[in-house]
Amino acid sequence: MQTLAQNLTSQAVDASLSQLILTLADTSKAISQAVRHGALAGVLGATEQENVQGETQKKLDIITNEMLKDALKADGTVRGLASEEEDHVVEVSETGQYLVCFDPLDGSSNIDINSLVGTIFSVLPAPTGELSEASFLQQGRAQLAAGYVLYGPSTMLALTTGRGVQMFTLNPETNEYLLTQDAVSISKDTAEFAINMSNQRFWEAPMQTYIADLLLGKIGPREKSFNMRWIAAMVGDVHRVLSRGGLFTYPADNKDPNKPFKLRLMYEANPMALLVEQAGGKASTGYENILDIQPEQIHQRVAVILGSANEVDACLSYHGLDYSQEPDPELG
Ligand code: AFP
Repeated sequence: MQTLAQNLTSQAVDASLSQLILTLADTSKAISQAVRHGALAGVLGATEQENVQGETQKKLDIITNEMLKDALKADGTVRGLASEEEDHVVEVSETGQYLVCFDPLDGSSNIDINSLVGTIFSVLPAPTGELSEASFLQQGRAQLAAGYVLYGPSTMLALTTGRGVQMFTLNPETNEYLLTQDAVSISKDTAEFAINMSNQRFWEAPMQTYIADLLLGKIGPREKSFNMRWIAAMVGDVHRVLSRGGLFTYPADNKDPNKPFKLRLMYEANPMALLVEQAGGKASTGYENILDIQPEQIHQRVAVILGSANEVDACLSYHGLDYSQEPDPELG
């Protein structure tokens, strides 16, 4: 089995990008250790602090954020970074080629119940000139690499550098990531969806009707039964979609009119959308492809509908968009 470093070489990934990916992977090994020790390392529980999102920070949110910041500052290839846990972008060096956006511990509300959590990262090219928040506001299609680490029964790294999606599993004996899937492919159809049903009364009408039709099963317009899952950690739900297909959505809702969306574009939706598209799936807000969004703010939030291509199309048809007739790219 190839190690991560061997796979990056065999994929002819640029040497400096490979170095950055290996730095992120090495840091995830240390995060995995901290997560696995849980209460024994005194890393559970919340702090008195709130992040820019207005969320109470867990101890591990802060610990993992510092671990990633320290590693990226020492890497030498990074110009700047943006984190869910940082109010503003952070300048790292004047010469680095890359910008890194990350959610150091996605699903941190799962930490204290020993459920799935992960790290999500997105690598963008660093533009020339002064670094500011505007330097980061690039469309998702500009990403040079994207991935996540899922701290589950096994620690797994999902990665794309634009050459499809590869999955690596951390060998606990050698502490090496080994290639366990070299060409992840999402099934076009599915009978499984993931959504937080408790928000149902707050969704827009198209999503209410779409989900209601899924729940009608064989007697409804879909004429088949669907299963539902909800992990409350995007990394876990997206990993399931990459592993066995499915539709994951966190749609717009009017529960808090000041915050109609939940998931963050730069370090949740964009990296996950690139992974899903590279694995043959689709990722939309319900009205536009996520990777085409022109970001306006580093912590901006968006609606997300992603997964099996035909099921995303079905959901979009309820939103008045009929992608099923999309011109075949092969025909030019
Ligand atoms: P936390 O990191 O605050 O736990 O949020 C995780 C998340 O951003 C995303 O990973 C989940 O899909 C979503 O929130 C879960 O949201 P609900 O708690 O509303 O189900």
